[in-house]
Amino acid sequence: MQLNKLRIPLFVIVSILFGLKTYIVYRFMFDLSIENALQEFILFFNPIASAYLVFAISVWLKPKNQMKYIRWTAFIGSVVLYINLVFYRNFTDFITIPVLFQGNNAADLTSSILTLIHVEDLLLILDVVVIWVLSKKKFDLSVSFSKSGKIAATAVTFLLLAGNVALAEMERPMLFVRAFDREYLVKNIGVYNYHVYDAMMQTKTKAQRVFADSSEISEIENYIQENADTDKKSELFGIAEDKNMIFVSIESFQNFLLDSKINGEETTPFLNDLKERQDTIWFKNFYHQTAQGKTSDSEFIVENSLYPLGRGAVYFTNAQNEYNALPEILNKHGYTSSVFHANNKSFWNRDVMYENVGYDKFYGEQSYNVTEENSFGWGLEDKAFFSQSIDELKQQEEPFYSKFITLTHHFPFEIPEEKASIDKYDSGSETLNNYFQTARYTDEALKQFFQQLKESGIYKDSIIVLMGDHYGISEFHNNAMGEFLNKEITPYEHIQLQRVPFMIHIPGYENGGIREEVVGQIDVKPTLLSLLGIEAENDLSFGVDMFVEGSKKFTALRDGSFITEKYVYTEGTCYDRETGEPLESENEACKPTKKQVEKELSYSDKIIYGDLFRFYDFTDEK
Ligand code: GP9
Ligand code: MN
Repeated sequence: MQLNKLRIPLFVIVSILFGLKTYIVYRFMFDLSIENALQEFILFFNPIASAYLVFAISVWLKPKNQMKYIRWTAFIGSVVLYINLVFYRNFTDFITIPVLFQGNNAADLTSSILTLIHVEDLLLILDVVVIWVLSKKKFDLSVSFSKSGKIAATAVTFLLLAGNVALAEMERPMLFVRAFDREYLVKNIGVYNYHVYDAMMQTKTKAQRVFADSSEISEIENYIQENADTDKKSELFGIAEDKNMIFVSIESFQNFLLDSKINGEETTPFLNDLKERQDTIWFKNFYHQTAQGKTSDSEFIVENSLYPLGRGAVYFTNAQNEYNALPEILNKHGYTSSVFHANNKSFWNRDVMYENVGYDKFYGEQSYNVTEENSFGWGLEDKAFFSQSIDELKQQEEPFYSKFITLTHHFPFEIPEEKASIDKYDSGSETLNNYFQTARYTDEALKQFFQQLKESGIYKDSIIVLMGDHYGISEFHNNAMGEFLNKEITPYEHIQLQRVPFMIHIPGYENGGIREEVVGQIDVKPTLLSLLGIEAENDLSFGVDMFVEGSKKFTALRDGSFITEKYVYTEGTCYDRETGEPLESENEACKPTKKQVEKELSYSDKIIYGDLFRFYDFTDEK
């Protein structure tokens, strides 16, 4: 037998066969988007590397056991792959451990199982049959390496693994820390390593939860009560009672875009006009407070009035926690709630988190008609997104709370020339140069959305809240930013650049205007509840109603920086908020707040890591 003469060890043949099979399944049976040659290469490389990782373990076993190990591993590996494929066909997502225990998912799957199994799936078993045959004694493809041979075979495992991780890190920096999207993880490290990663995340989260105890929540409750002006109600309490609330999260939108001009053209004519109107209240000192979870962090803060985590995205790490989120509270008060966002439903684990926090409906990518003509950048363009959403919005039972998340104005802010209506900026940063064109596009999309809301009759019974989710221009572009703003981007300026739009538009209202208070995303939940006339007395939140005068002591960012009425504190320095001058001698001024900020951030972390809300009764009258 030829093979026998060559004596290629079975674990090598199997790694190639099984790896290739997995690649073919990734490439042609899953619907993974491949955007460039590097991604294509990683997709090809990672299944072979992970197959080798598992099959090379066999060199440490006795020849007879090697065959058994290889056979059964190939079989089980194929089953895992196949279950993921069937699950993916139904949910466009990969299995996570918590999802396995979600009854409704399993039920969904069994009801549609026949439509999820295809004839070509038989191909998945082909390599297993070949491997099964080759593992027979007569081919004698087992190895009995010396100790150094075994070590060498194992060393190759680590080389391949390191190569895979390095390529993945190149393709998607901080992939593991940001725990981006399951699709990204699978594309970069493969479905098997992804499961290992998922299991590790799960263990860590579970351990922190296990060691938490109920006394911790009482301490936090006391802290919140001591620091809140719970009795005070704002003048605007109930102004939007029974109205629909339309919340628009505007991608990567920073305040410096407002009133900016490129070659004499306003970047955001619609928002510029809106923020000055009497039916709009604009908080010009509103800060985003997001960390690595970006958009999902902004959603988390708004929904829960808790801080995001310093590492990773809560939407991934603690999606199964007990929360008392905005949609849940609104649902209890007769609202229907929905989210419109034309991206893959599993991005940021939204499908799981949204269900947990009580959204009734999530319109993801599949609810939209996405064509080549109506999409660029990250997907469906904002104008088409709003146009296509209107019909569904009309179907919502009133009163409703609907969140829209835009997508076009996302890094790298590229737009086809014919769709851009202003010039690019001209600086050393391509990112900043592009930033204005997509911002203008989104400004136009918002204008069109307002128009469509009016035409559909929804407008008059609604209030519309616009909020920037997080920064779009990172510190990396400080030189170009400095040029644009005509000032040096000091740490103080960097903090000031974290201001994003926050506008509350109330049709028919006449007392609007510009508000100077220093506020942040953490204050959105109590503010919106108050506008809707809902008293969530037992809610535990770190935010305040923005309209209750004097209630806000500080706005803390996730890295411990903070802004008060008088000071901006960051990187160990206290600055005068008005002048931006560092207060060397007066550094003491920031100290008490610094302590409180640290305490508050750690309390928020404790709630999340310990899943402490499971010990708290939000419904009880206290
Ligand atoms: C993806 C969109 C962008 O669905 O919300 O996410 P980001 O990269 O900004 O966090
Ligand atoms: Mn975003």
